[in-house]
Amino acid sequence: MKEAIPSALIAEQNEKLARDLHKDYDALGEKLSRTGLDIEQLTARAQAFELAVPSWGAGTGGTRFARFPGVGEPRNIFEKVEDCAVIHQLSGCTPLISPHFPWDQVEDFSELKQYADSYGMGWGSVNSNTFQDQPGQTHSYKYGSLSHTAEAVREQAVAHNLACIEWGRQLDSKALTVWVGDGSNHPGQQHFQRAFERYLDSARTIYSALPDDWEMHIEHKMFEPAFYSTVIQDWGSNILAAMELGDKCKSLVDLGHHAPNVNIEMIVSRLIQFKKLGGFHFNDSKYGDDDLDSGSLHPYQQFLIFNELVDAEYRQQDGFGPDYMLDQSHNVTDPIESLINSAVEVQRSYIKALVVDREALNSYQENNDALMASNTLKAAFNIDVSPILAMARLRGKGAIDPIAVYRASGYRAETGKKRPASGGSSSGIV
Ligand code: PSV
Ligand code: MN
Ligand code: MN
Repeated sequence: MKEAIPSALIAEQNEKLARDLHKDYDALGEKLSRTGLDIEQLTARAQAFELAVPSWGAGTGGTRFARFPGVGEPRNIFEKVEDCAVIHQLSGCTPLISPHFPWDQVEDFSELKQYADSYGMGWGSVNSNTFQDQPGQTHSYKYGSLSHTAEAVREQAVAHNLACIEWGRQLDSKALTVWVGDGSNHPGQQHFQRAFERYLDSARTIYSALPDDWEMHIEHKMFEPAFYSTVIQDWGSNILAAMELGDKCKSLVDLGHHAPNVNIEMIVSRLIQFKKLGGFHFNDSKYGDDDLDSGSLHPYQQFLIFNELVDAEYRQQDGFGPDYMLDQSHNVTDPIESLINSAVEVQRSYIKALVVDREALNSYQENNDALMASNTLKAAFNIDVSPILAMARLRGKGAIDPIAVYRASGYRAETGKKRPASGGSSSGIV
């Protein structure tokens, strides 16, 4: 197996921190055992936790105003694989890459798959892109794609999604994620019902091409680039479309795609209840789709979402098994560092949610003891599970302190030499 970061360096750096980690781990284990929790079981769950990294997240994102490229950004999907392998090696919890086509240009998929295999990396959901025009494209998506008024445009958008399925099949991916920017910018511009009908017609053709063991994930978003209405505006339109299309079509929740203060954890609960939760795009935001690092602003909200997810696991809810993925845009940080941090923050929410005393919570809920129910959640949230996460990484040959090892490795400076700087697009393709 190829090593993105020399394992000897990781071991050497871990050595310095291992003694203190063991002490902290034992102390936390002692504390948790007082409430009947076995730290070893939690560590095993942390080790089993898997998150996909977006291929486009490996480059500096930028906004619609500017992009300030970083040093040594990946210039192609192979270099993105290398960066994703660094993230996984150090964090131990991101073994999957989620590609975005045609941002990721691939000539030979078996070569790409072999390359990722050589780093021990697999492939998550495949993302289609019909929200931009590509050079040489016959029809423009200016007025929409899957829901466009013109049949020829819809056919072109459907054909691209079918191609994505085929490419994903070659990578052994198991899901297609569809987000469209379709919608309108002016009241009256679009007939809401007809646009939704056209979207559903196109989506049906895509759905019928899914391999048996695949799922189709539809992502809702309330605005941008359509600022008045979007065709898949919210989880309501999303679940309606998913129900209309069939069992293999599920909704994907991107945390940044809701109005501020929306109760996302309740949306998650509803989707779980109706077997329609396909997956997540984790990120954080202050205003809307800011694509900030996961857990950087609202760690409690992220914890409450995981509280619903762990509750579904605990109740062994039928049809439950969402895909977890990051979807962020890094403007001022090294994307590798942001993705490592974010992966750890998402994993942290998961482990904290596992600490919740579910029997006590249930009893407080049944007895309408609002204060104690809330305190039960807060008690779990307030526990610092860092030693569990660090121990999971240590046992998985990752880094106790991933950012410190990454910085000590000089990886970014090396890529700066190997990958000369160039201009850039917002997709992280330079
Ligand atoms: C749209 O805002 C989105 O969240 C979708 O997931 C896209 O595929 C992704 O961002 C691209 O940046
Ligand atoms: Mn997204
Ligand atoms: Mn988004």
